[in-house]
Amino acid sequence: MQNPIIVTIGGRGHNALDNYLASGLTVPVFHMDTDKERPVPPEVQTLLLPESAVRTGIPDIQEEQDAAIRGVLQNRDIVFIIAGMGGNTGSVLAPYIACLSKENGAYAVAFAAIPMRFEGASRARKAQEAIEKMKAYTDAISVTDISSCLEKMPGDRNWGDVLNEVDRAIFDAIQAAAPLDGISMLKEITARAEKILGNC
Ligand SMILES: Nc1nc2c(ncn2[C@@H]2O[C@H](COP(=O)(O)OP(=O)(O)OP(=O)(O)O)[C@@H](O)[C@H]2O)c(=O)[nH]1
Ligand SMILES: [Mg+2]
Repeated sequence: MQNPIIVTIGGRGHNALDNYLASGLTVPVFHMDTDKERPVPPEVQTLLLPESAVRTGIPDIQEEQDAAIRGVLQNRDIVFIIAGMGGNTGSVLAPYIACLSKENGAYAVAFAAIPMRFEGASRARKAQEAIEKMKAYTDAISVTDISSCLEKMPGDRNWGDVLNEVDRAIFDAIQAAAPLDGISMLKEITARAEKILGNC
């Protein structure tokens, strides 16, 4: 692949962004959020949207901001999307980014976290709907269930430890897959995503 990008979205995306910055990965990153309260380091290309852009479940994005998103995705041949499903921002923007990526003829690969069990049924349902939407637009999707990871991983880990480990596995997968072409890239990502899930 010649021109990959990682798009991190919302609260889950922000956690992944922190781990990305610590990882030394050279694939460029673009962060999108609606949360004004969470600062992003100035060197990270970021788009802050108003909450109204994701409130109804359908993206409602001003023309200028939409043009900025399309500009970032232009000429990419692979787009890696990292987001949590079940809230508003990730559930709405992750499928939108995947859809735009496919429109551009890029591969879209998503790493989607689903809510932890204690977060309740309605959030889980909303997450599932978003995952189904994503499936229509992605070439590969890895769904991470942190509750299940927490139960199955050995040792005395808290959910923050698990998330950090999942992020490390995601960035290793991206590092390994990004230089490959087409089908080999998807095979590598799928194998590594299965390995991530195999631990969970
Ligand atoms: N905040 C956060 N959520 C995570 C993380 N990993 C998994 N999740 C799950 O992701 C789901 C969505 O949460 P967020 O990413 O915070 O939501 P958001 O996309 O920012 O959406 P809104 O804030 O509702 O607009 C939650 O239900 C969490 O269980 C993580 O590292 N941080
Ligand atoms: Mg949020």
